[in-house]
Amino acid sequence: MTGRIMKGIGGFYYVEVEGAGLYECRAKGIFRNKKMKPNVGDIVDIDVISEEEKTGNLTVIHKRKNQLIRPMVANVDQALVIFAVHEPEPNFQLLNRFLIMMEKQQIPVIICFNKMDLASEEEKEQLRQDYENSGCRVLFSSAREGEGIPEIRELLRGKTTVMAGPSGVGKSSTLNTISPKTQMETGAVSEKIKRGRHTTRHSELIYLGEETFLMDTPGFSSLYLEDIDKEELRFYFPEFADYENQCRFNGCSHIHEPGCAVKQALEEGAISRMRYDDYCYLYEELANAKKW
Ligand SMILES: Nc1nc2c(ncn2[C@@H]2O[C@H](COP(=O)(O)OP(=O)(O)OP(=O)(O)O)[C@@H](O)[C@H]2O)c(=O)[nH]1
Ligand SMILES: [Mg+2]
Ligand SMILES: [Zn+2]
Repeated sequence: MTGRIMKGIGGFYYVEVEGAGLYECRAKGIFRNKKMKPNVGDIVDIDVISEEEKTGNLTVIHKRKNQLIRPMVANVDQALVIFAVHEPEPNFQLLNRFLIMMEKQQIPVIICFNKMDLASEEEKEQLRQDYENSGCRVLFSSAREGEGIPEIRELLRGKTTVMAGPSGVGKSSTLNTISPKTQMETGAVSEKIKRGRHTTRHSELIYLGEETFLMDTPGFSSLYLEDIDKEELRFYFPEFADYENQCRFNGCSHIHEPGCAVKQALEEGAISRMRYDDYCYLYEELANAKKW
């Protein structure tokens, strides 16, 4: 039988087979030998051990459309990255790193700023401006008040979407609001440090009907730019693309060179200062990493 891995906990993989139900499966030794770890989202073949107890063995992992490292999931069509407008305060560099990794893997991203009930109009406007040319769709929501939820539901339809973002921003709450019958555990943001406490510990794929899957994942607090060369970093900032050919020098890094069209656009306010500053910071980081 063929199904999809919905979650993996302690060596067990829970495989949903359409029309037959959920099977608790073990991965056989062959995967370990091949150094291939089954991922949430994988399409797999299973041998049923007991139809009564709903147990089985994973036998084959079907070829993946794609595989993310952080979070470690397979076969996604898009990412819904959730940050809170406040509580916890957004770490924009973390968001920018995430966008770079997704851009590199060519996974479309929807940025959702949740907890809009805690934000002023000015704050929302600033966020919109900073990310409007980032190549991502930008949304605002309040899982608490149900605002923005119909729009999210519409964007998810018929796709497999991975939800990602720091702890405490409201990923599980958003899922619960979208699908009231699945009640994922949620946790209050710690009063003292205004940070989440990692309530969700395992990635889990939820079937919302009509070929729509949404993946809840544990929050992350840091992200290392992997396998990226400083010379390619600029290509992962889509707002630079329009200016790329107008710089005086071919291969302009948009940092020190004279006659740089990106810096010109920055001065004119067409490119976000925050995004540009992060680009420079990350460029430096990649340049230093190479020396080791
Ligand atoms: N004010 C406000 N609070 C919210 C909103 N959405 C979620 N919360 C609260 O934020 C806290 C964290 O929500 P979770 O859904 O557990 O966050 P999470 O992103 O799943 O966190 P992890 O599982 O740790 O990664 C809970 O106390 C929620 O009630 C919102 O739109 N507005
Ligand atoms: Mg959660
Ligand atoms: Zn330039």
